[in-house]
Amino acid sequence: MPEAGQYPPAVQRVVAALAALGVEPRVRAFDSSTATAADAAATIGTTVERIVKSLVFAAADGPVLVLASGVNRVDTTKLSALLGRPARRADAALARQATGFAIGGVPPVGHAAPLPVYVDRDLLQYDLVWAAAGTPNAVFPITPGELVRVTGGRVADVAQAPDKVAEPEQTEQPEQPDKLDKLGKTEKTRSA
Ligand code: 5CA
Repeated sequence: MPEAGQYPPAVQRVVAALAALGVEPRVRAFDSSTATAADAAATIGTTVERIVKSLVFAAADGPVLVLASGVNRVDTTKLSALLGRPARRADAALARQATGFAIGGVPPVGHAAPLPVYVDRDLLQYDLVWAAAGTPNAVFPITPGELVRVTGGRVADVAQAPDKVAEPEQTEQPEQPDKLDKLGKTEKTRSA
């Protein structure tokens, strides 16, 4: 593992923030990707449940950060109810503006400006979880209790119910356009 000074500036900001919050920064940088929860779990050798997704949402009076277990989708209806105002997923530009980090490396601490944090209660069942450390190939382990403490986060039920997540997509076949397309081609062939 490189010395702290060898980390890219984005990781150094996270290391500094963790140290200032009294957490020993145990950053692990990899050659392979930790950009998504699945990537991170595979690269670290842990389970997706233990990966902390740092997701930015836009609400009327500013962005909020949701720290969600890698297996969960955030239910924006639940989040909006918690906030008392509608929230929607931030796009990549807003996520970067709000946190100072690019998607794939957004950490739970060290942001450009403080923003309210909500912590998925499902994360609390694990002894250790892994969060992004500023870049798409750096992570750090932390106990859920410490994660809540250092982020000043509010523990909440923000996950979509599994039955909703598993809901099958519309599987309707685009038969009509296909048939029309084939007919069109046939007609063209015939008229040629
Ligand atoms: N490094 C890992 C966890 S250690 C990580 O950052 N995971 S993450 O889930 O917090 O960040 C990736 C997430 O960014 C994905 O869930 C994906 O849904 C989201 N994402 C990717 N592209 C965009 C985009 N253009 N706008 C908004 N969200 C995006």
